[in-house]
Amino acid sequence: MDLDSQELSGISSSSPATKLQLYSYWQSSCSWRVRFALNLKGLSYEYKAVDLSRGEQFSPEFEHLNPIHYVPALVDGDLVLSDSFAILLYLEEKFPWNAILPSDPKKKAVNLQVASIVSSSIQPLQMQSVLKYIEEKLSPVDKMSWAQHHILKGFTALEKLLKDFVGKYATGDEVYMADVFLAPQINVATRRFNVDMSTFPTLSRINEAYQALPAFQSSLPESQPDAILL
Ligand SMILES: N[C@@H](CCC(=O)N[C@@H](CS)C(=O)NCC(=O)O)C(=O)O
Repeated sequence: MDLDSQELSGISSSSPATKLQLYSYWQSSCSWRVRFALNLKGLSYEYKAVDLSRGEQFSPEFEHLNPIHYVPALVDGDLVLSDSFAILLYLEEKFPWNAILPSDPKKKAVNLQVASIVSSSIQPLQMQSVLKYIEEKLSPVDKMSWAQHHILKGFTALEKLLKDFVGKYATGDEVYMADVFLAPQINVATRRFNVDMSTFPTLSRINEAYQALPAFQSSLPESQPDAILL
């Protein structure tokens, strides 16, 4: 594990009593969600790089933090939390400003639904270890079409679901948890899996809006200390 860590600060940085540490990989969409949320809340944190391309998630040091060997993991004092969904709910409770969940029960439920679709029904099917398995058992072409199939299926559902709620962002004119999950997922779909977004006008439009947000810009993979830019 790369123990060279770096201080990263959000847009209007705030200082919790203990410094938050985020174990992250620049290209991980799950880590990206947490980086985006930390930035939205203006929380500064220490970036701890875990190089998934070199298998650092299997190191004994990281296994101690997350026995299932996935990033992200967040350390807040003596609390170690893994799984981006749990991390985001924790951040929302502990640092309630710039809320990522709306108070309106219906809007809140839709945000949780979108987050769950991305984190349960799309991302796990396109994750590194699953694609590696498919590539080994079948072929690189099958790997790509597998990922595209599951992303398209999820996006088709999300495009329909959001129609009744969408504004400038997924569920209105404020950035909420649905956006925190959607922004990295849409960007990974287009950048890594060449997904054609032309049949998803709503997702495409909100994705345009994300690009202008400073909190999103500083969460981009290429803005991270462990980014490898060719
Ligand atoms: N449900 C977990 C999933 C975490 C996850 O899948 N992380 C990926 C990166 S986005 C990972 O660490 N993959 C390593 C691997 O596949 O070996 C979360 O939301 O944090």
